[in-house]
Amino acid sequence: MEPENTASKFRVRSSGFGVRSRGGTHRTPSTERRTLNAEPQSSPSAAPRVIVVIPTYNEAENIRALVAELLSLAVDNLSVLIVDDDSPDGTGKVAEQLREQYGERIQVLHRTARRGLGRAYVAGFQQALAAGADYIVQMDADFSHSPAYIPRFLSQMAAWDVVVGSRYVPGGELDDRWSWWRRLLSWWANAAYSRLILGLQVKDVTAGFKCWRREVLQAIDLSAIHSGGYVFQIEMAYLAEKLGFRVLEMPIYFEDRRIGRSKMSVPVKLEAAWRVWEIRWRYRRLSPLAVAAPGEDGP
Ligand SMILES: Nc1nc2c(ncn2[C@@H]2O[C@H](COP(=O)(O)OP(=O)(O)OP(=O)(O)O)[C@@H](O)[C@H]2O)c(=O)[nH]1
Ligand SMILES: [Mg+2]
Repeated sequence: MEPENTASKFRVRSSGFGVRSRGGTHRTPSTERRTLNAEPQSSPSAAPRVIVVIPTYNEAENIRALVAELLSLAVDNLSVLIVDDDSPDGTGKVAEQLREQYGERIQVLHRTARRGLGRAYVAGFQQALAAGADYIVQMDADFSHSPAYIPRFLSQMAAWDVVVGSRYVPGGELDDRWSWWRRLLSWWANAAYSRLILGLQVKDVTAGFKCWRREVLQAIDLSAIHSGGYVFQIEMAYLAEKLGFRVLEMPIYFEDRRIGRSKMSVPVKLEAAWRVWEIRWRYRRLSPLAVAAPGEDGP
């Protein structure tokens, strides 16, 4: 872990840390609670800097419309970082055209080969932090995650460290077209398997639509994240909870991808299944950060 630059931003409280879902707040009474100063890192007068990180692999047909929707949101100081793994369908070229069209509101990180969603996010988060983002949103490129939720997520960031767009809290929903079998598999992967093994309180463990406060990503040692594929989402959810950050789940309607093909494959699912155990073992000694700034008490 690298708690760099975090000490002065944390306050330790004795009221227990909680993972709140819309259905209520779960607390761990004897554990210290970590809260972060709400002030963004950009200058006090400026709106917080929001960077939306989107990993892409063969999303040429989606990315243009998605970027247009994102940039038309009523959110000041929002920009988009596309992390493309040299997509054969030319997504990288479309991303470059978007950069020319929209200027500095679009950044593009071109990677030379397909190395999985997790690696793309690590590189994207690192670049977003280096660019001074106060809040980092992560989302898929295929419209499963509606940009319309982003202002709602951001409205909660003064009080929470991570907001999760959740399919599994009251009000959250899966696409009507999902078969009962697909629903069952998703429920099993989330509610049963991963949550039980890792003892997580968050209900949508594999959620890929999240908003992070920059200090959370700084507290997590991103360079040590091993997950290549989708298990990245589980690893990050686990680290945020284990470190004692305040996680809010907000319900979303999860729509099936509109255009293009899923990159979910059997090897990716198998990686997730075994890596859940590896995550549990690897972080077994990790405990909530307890870095109190001298002379500070709770808010
Ligand atoms: N850069 C990069 N992006 C990836 C990679 N694999 C997947 N993605 C992107 O990650 C996001 C999620 O991938 P999807 O194929 O939609 O997977 P999913 O949403 O879990 O599965 P579906 O529900 O079937 O769509 C999309 O924006 C993909 O383009 C990868 O190896 N590299
Ligand atoms: Mg998808």
